[in-house]
Amino acid sequence: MASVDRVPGARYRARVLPFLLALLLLVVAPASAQPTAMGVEVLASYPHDARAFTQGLLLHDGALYESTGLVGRSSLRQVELTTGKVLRQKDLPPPLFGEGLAWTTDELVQLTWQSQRALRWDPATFAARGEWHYDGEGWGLCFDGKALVQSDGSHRLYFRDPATFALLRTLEVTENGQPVSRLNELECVGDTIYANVWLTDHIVAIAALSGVVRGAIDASGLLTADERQKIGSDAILNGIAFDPSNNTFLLTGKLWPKLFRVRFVPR
Ligand SMILES: [Ca+2]
Repeated sequence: MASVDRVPGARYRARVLPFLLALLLLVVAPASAQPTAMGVEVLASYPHDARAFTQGLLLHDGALYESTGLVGRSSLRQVELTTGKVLRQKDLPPPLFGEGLAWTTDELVQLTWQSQRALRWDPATFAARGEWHYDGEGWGLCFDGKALVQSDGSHRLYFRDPATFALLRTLEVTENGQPVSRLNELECVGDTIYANVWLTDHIVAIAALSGVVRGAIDASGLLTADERQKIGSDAILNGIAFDPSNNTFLLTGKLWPKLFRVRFVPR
């Protein structure tokens, strides 16, 4: 059953103005400045498959897609947002461990953690379209309209040709001049790349050209202490999807029983 959406009905300005303000703060901050401290405002929560070890999350034309990990439990899924029901699922055979997921111009691309295989899927049928090889580990993935952006758990992001997966450029991510390591799940929004930082409830908003962190988002407190305790140490935030229809973000995590619709707000 769908949970209650607390977004007020037709209050367009109330929804959009905080987003624009947050965006403005990100854009005007000089390179040397500290990132803007931000928090999350929860607008709604929805059920999420608590067996899904979420590694990638994206929304395309209102449809939610998810990549899950763990060997033997990895999959590509289309999920009904408001119910968490899995509408379609393609399982990845061992030893594959699903990771980041992105929608390029006409296909879904899914990373694998240590198998060095980027799997290409037909979005309409989930039929395999082949794959690319890459060196190193696969963590997060997003598509910025021109290039695929990949993380590997370091402080670097790798921009790749969506037609060949060839490496185009590498970007070093810094906050206050220091490298930000453990970049994980990604979401490309305009010229900003959002990344959640592995093992934390921290999301960084990265300027895609410079690699400078403009916004530091504290997303802690989405799950209750009880919910976290039930899941254990794997209960980390790992899933960011942008909804361009109302400028909100969808957040979830590994084995989380809920998925949240939030807005990033200055604090
Ligand atoms: Ca994402």
